[in-house]
Amino acid sequence: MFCYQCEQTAGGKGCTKIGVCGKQPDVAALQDLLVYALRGLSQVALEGRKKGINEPSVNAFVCKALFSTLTNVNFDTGRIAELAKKTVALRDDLKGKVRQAGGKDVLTPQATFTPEGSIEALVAQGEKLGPLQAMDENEDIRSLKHIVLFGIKGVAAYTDHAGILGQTDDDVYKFIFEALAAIDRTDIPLNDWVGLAMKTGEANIRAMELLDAGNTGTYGHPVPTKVPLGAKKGKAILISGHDLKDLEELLKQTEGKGINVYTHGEMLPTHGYPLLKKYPHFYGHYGTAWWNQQKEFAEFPGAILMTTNCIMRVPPAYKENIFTTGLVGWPEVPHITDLDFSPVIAKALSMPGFTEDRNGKSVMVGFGRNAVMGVAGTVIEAVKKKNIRHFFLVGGCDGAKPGRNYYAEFVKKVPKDCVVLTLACGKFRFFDEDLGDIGGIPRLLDVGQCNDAYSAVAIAKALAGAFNVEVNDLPLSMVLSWYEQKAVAILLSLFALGIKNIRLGPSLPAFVTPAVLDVLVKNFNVMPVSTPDEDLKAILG
Ligand code: SF4
Ligand code: SF3
Repeated sequence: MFCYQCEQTAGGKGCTKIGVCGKQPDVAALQDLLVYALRGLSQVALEGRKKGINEPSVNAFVCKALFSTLTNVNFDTGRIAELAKKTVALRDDLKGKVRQAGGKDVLTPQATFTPEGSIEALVAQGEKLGPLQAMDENEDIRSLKHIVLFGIKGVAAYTDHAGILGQTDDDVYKFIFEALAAIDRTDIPLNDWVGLAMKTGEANIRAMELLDAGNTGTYGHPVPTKVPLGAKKGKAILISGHDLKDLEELLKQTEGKGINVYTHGEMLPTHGYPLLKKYPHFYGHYGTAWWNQQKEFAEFPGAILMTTNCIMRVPPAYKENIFTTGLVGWPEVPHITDLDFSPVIAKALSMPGFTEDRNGKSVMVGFGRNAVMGVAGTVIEAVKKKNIRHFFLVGGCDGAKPGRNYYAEFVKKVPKDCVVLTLACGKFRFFDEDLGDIGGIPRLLDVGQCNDAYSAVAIAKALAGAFNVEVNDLPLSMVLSWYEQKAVAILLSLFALGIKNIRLGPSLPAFVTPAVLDVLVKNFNVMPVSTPDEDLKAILG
């Protein structure tokens, strides 16, 4: 196997024996085969579009299939093999339609291969056909192809979430097909690949915008909300991931059953949504970073539901209590389809739950664009009066590496006259710090999930408008952490918006060559994080 799509890749180079994430070589080969098949399907879909054939079910499927190959999403060989076979079935069905409409027959290897029958044979096929790392002689083009592929995986994830809430845009689907089909082309020069990477960032802005419309349109705009980190006596369900629809359904189905629902990981910000927080049994938040889940889940006295990334190897300690839904998969863990959470509820009712109230700290969430802009006047006044000197956006994904202590240390060292905005799961390094406030404005503002980078950009644009400057000229610095492919998509979005001077860590992606990095440095002055003291000094002078 060879995989280097995430930040924790082995030795900073690539996982070759087994994934640091727990991905086995068979899963890696099947995921490679799935991506190969999706490239073929995309080529056919583009041919179909030339003849006016556009199948909504294919569009949605491609996003779900790609989402399944993201880090820490699906480790189930059976499900990935099924997705690869379905991709080919859809491809061949579409081919027939394209032919009938007088379109060209796509004869590339990706569009003509036949998948093997058994999982073992599919794995062998994936090992031969799948890997992308050998496909381009020019290492910089290869690097850019990977940047686009990993970015598109992030776009597909957000597009899938948005689609679940009824928000779609055909331009995004079309671009996903174009990007996937481009991977097998050899006639695209280096500069155009840079352009494709920027377009991936643009497509991701649209995907995050659709998801923002889906989330806020369905559940209202988040409002500042206090979330307890303790526990309430009673039966319990823990829900992790990013999918608000799953959470809503779980809340509806647990109503009146004496079960309290707790969030984990990226579900934390959902406590701020008016139409979710109205449920009295939607109690609080449990646990910290995703990579602490093996210890924390083992101690949770109720059922656990994983709706999206990040799932880790499931040890025996809680194997009987955990369920997956959506695109998440772990071998032998029961998978819920069609939003029917009755097995999760039955499991929670059979478990002890919390036998007494547990006091704990609390955190504030709900500082999305609507809430922050609602107090824009106070914020602008505070900046003008020099009560607020600088804003920092400290956001992104978390991971287990010790180098990530940088972010917690950084936030603690930010001077008292500065405000920290945060989003995504990297915040669990510092989310329960009490940073106080500046004239009633909290110094730590949780903007939301990773996709709420859309909201953070809207806040930055509004501030820039109020001060009549460009975003790059605001007293705002971005100190970002990346881990998986959604973060790649968000970084490309920030570049596409022309945002400069981003500090990125804890290490730079293994799939970026020195020459490609050079392009990013020259155009966007992106730089690696150093130490909190040095970076704060460089930013604040
Ligand atoms: Fe390695 Fe990351 Fe790929 Fe997992 S997802 S195999 S940790 S590079
Ligand atoms: Fe985290 Fe896994 Fe990326 Fe939504 S949940 S940000 S790492």
